[in-house]
Amino acid sequence: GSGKFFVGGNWKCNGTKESITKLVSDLNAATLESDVDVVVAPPFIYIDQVKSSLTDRIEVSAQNTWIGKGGAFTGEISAEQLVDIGCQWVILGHSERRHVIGEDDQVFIGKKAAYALSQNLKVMACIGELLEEREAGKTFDVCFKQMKAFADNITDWKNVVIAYEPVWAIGTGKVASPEQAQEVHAAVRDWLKTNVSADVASTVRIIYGGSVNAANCAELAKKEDIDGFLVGGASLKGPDFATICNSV
Ligand code: G2H
Repeated sequence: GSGKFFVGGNWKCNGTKESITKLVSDLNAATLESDVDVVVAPPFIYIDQVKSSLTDRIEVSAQNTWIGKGGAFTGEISAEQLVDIGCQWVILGHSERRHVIGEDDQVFIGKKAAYALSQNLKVMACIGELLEEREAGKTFDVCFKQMKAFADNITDWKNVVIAYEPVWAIGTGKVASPEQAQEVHAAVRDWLKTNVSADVASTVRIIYGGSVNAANCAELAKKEDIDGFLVGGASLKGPDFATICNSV
């Protein structure tokens, strides 16, 4: 693997003030290994609550951001605003934004990455194929095309973590096998070597997401090119999330 193990918790559109108070207190009470970076991504409206109650040991991420500077963009949240409230990260290109909301590589995702990085937000850059794309043998093509949209917009990769999340494994309980995940992670690292640089290929962290839980994380974590996880459902339970963080 590359760099320090990294585990992100993507809370998606879940939680209430009350449930988040409980989750934060469970996370504050958890014992986390020192050699893992831990980040949680609450819905925008709870970021402030989480920032003011969560231990600094765990960093905080948004799940999306506007493509540029704030202004007359009704309903959007800018990178400047996220930085202003102490948010350190943003998840970009998540499959739910690509496939449910319709964000695309060219218009949105690449530009968002460039702007977020320019404002000193760190980025979890998500890629991943649909089931029909995998079945058609297009997994690498799809992932490389999504990687290119990021690479065309990123000059410095030190604040970027890549998350490989096969869409067929997201929220379905059908986790990718360690071999399936490893195969794509290695291919993405190889793509980076050819298309960006050998240095970026060997240092950037590539994390896996899609139905990761406390029971399947240890096997996945053993694979050479799996540098951590992006966790959805299981990140809503503090003790399970801590177990996944400690699978380093
Ligand atoms: C993939 C993942 C978190 P889950 O979306 O980003 O969700 O772990 O619920 O499959």
